[in-house]
Amino acid sequence: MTTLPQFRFNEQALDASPAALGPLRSSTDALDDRGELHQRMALDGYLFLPGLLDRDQVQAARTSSLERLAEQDLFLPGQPLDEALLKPGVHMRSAQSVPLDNPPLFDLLYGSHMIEFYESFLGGPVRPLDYTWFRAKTPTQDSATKPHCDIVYMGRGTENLYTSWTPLGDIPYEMGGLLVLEKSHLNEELKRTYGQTDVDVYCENEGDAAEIIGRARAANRALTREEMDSIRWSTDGVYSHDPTAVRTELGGRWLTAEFQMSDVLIFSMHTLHCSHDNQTRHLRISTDSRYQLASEPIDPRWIGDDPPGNGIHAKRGTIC
Ligand SMILES: O=C(O)CCC(=O)C(=O)O
Repeated sequence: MTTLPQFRFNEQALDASPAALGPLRSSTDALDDRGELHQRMALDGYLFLPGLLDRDQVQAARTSSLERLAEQDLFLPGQPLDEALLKPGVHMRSAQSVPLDNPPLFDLLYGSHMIEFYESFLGGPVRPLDYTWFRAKTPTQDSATKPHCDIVYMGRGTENLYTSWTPLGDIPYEMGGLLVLEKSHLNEELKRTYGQTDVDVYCENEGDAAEIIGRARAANRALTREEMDSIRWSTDGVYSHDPTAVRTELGGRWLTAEFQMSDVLIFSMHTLHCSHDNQTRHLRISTDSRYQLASEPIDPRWIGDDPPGNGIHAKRGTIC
């Protein structure tokens, strides 16, 4: 990394000194060496695979996704769709309707290149989770994703589960992108504490939590914001709201790259990550999708035609 723009996280400057920020190591050279890929995943907690996907296929998925987003009236009229040039004032972090009934995106994420990679890496038939997270990041306050590990969201199946973060467009530094905290997956204390939490677990012996959940479940409805706030949860999901404080506490650098269409960043359930601000007027789009061996236990929240996700039926009580 030579000349870097000022990285920001929710409008706060991030330290871009070499001690604080570094490049992701590419593992394209090891694609044919499963043993080496496993060693790198064990050592680094991620595999950065520039060019793993077919660029034309990514372009097709980008176009079909932008077409769906354009229906939401986000973009400046009269501009090429591919520019994804935002109208002033649009605020967005995700767009979960975009992956639904979107064959080019489905083919990209669950078709040959990605699945062949995972079959080789995991050594057997692969089962992706059925839920696709679609990120759509505008240059507005509170759009960047806060530091977290995926285990707290999808830890009810095997831990031998991996996230693919797939940019649907070229992402220069100014547009933000994913940051991985170096060696965070090896932090045993983090794994024993935050890593044991589950975003859908609540303290059933505190206040009216059990009654509130019971009522909502009986009515088959989501919790209201007020109900959510009145319950003590195992975690709110994020590890911290401040990537600088996280680095000071846990050590390591934030690692990133200027991502290109066709790159994939794969990481483990215990790898701490976040994203940084999109500082352009163009929408940044990407997906996160997840893969495991078909033979291993799977988190029921994320499978099926209409996965229940973090809905009312996923909530579990515990004695705190
Ligand atoms: O794209 C982002 O901002 C966050 C992605 C993420 O958190 C993930 O892939 O687990």
